Amino acid sequence: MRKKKAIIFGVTGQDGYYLTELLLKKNYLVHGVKRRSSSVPTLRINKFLENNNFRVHYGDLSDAQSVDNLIKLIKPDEIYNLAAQSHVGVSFFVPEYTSNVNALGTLRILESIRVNNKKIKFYQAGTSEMFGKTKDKFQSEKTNFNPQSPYGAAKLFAHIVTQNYRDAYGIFASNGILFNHESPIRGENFVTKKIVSGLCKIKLGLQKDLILGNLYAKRDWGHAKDYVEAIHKIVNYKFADDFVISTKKQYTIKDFAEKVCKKIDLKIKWKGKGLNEKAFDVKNRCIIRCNKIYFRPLEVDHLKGDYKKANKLLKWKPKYNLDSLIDEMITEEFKLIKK
Ligand code: NAP
Ligand code: G4F
Repeated sequence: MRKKKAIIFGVTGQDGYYLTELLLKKNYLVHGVKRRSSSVPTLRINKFLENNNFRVHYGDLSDAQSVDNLIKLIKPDEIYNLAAQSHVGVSFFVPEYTSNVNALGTLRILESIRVNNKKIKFYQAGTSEMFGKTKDKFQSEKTNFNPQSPYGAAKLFAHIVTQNYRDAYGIFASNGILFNHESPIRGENFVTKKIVSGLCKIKLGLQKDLILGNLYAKRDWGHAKDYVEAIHKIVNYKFADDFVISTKKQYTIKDFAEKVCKKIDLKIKWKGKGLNEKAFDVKNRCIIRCNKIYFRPLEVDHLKGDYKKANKLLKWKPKYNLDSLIDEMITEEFKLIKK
């Protein structure tokens, strides 16, 4: 039987790694797209380079011709758009660039699909950041969008234009609305990885302290490995549609840090309030403190997703919970430090 061909834009990222692993297991021919500037993150995909079913191509979502050339050359069955300037805080500093890649980049892929082959199935990596400031206790596919950052706004454009191409041209174009998902290979400047990495190094005496921003934002954190399974199910569902993928649980950044401390046996005591809130160890050394440079001009205070639709139609539910996710992140972090 002919192998299915998939293009992954954003193959060097966290989700690109886990999705490549999953699709290769499912006997796909995987074509990953990386940028000229992808260097350190490329390490993530090094383990696939000798696999005959894996190819890497240069391309960039800010370059329409490169996107179109790849789609013409590879003739894929499925396209996964995981590529993005994915840091919310950074999007306030580079809003135009973020919009070019995250919003127009998606449009560039869709236009190429429309012109070259409307049968190609398309997945758009949407985000809970599109809900932004919301009063809904749980966010679902029915919740109104109200993004609070250039990142969220650009992703909302991509979400809507994906629906437009589905409705206007009959393209199988689906949106995932994924809540935060993490793993041992999460980018260093996202809060979970920063906390695990910082506290493990503090535990080993390799770092003095950990400096964070807002400790009271609430997030719904899952494991990337679970979430790429959902992504594949979305693309292989009988209809193109939009799906929330989440865990239905919510914790603050402070809860996350406390859990990590407990698991690595780092006893802490919090003192102070606001920007002066600090955590001290048993020797009264300050090991966690806050700095306003890590606060954003606008914050998304709380996110908690209801994945009922994905559970019912895709038969998907998360296998990891926050404890098993943190356990794996800690174990891998200590291995990495020892290396
Ligand atoms: P990530 O680790 O930051 O990976 C982003 C990927 O996009 C990297 O491979 C990066 O390549 C690539 N990229 C950036 N700019 C590009 C451009 N101009 N052209 C082509 N590729 C470009 O993000 P992730 O956590 O895997 O997330 C995957 C996708 O899901 C992103 O679109 C993100 O916005 C979205 N999302 C993530 C979460 C989450 O919690 N992880 C939740 C909801 C939605 P380089 O290696 O060259 O930088
Ligand atoms: O880990 P974060 O940077 O993730 P954020 O902003 O929620 O975005 C992630 O999840 C989205 C899905 O909801 C994705 F679409 C997006 O691509 C990305 O993967 O920050 C989480 C929270 C924020 O409230 C932030 O203000 O942690 C707070 N925070 C506190 N101290 C910090 C820090 N965030 C970062 N990055 N660094 C800190 O020192």
